[in-house]
Amino acid sequence: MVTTSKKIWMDGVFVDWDDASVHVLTHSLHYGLAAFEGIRCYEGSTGSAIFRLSEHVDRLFESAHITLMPMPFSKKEVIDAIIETVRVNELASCYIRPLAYVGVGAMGLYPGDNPIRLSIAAWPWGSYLGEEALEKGIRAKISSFTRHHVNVSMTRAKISGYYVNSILAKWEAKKSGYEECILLDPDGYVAEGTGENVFIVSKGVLKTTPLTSILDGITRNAIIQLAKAKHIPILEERFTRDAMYVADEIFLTGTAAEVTPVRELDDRTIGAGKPGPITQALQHDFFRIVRGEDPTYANWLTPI
Ligand code: PPE
Repeated sequence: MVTTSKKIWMDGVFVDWDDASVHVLTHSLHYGLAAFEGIRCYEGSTGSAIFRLSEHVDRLFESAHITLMPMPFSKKEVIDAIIETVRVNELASCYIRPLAYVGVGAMGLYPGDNPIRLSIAAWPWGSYLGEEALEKGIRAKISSFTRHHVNVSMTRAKISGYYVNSILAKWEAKKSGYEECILLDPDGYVAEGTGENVFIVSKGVLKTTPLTSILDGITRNAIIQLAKAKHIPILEERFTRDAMYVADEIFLTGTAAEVTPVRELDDRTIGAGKPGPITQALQHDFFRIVRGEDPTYANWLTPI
């Protein structure tokens, strides 16, 4: 169950959590066209701060642009509303979920003049894949589902409907006894997790999938920058599932999943079966940054 908070921002006003409802003929509910973001606010030694807020808002606007949804608010208004949502809910750390969706109007596949509505919710959300996941790593499988083809779903956009594919894949993985799965792209190369990007370490080189059929993850981008700063060689190139089996380390990145090591894939132990040194070093750097302990990356944080 989601941990509730007090207020949800809807189209410019705060409403009580329990009253944040929409009409059942809301277009997005029927056809899945809605753009969303997942953002985290962390409590640090000097207070709370939102991680890479402007990048998330930029991506929300890009998602809306790609899918022809005219945003009813400016970027500045959305940024201010997100900060205000965290403040009014008095949350020291939380997950923030802006959602731009197509409201009531025409039904059918030409939403033409339907209003675009925007909501922003924030609630406490702990570790995404379980308490031990961050520390010990998870068991994952390769999904029987394929990730989106570039000309079926434009994955630069973070669109609600795309997540039916993720839900089915996640369901299969959980029912098979795994914590998460990794989906391959239509050509058979590794794409991403249901809600995470994928990294592997092979012989000291960090690799992540190129931006074709995956979401342009903001955590992925942060990890690439941190690896460069640490002089860890990093390549954005395609790799196969067997390259993952023989990798020394695997980890997943995402706002919800943060930096989660993978200790086993398809029942093959990865490396030593525990988080490897590069994963641990990058995870350590990541958590220092989000908690405001590394002044080099202070510009990634928006204080509350
Ligand atoms: N790929 C997918 C498919 C994805 O959904 C996410 C985020 C990422 C990669 C990583 O992106 P970023 O958060 O910018 O590093 N998934 C969001 C939704 C998870 C959910 O269960 O809901 C998230 O992590 O917030």
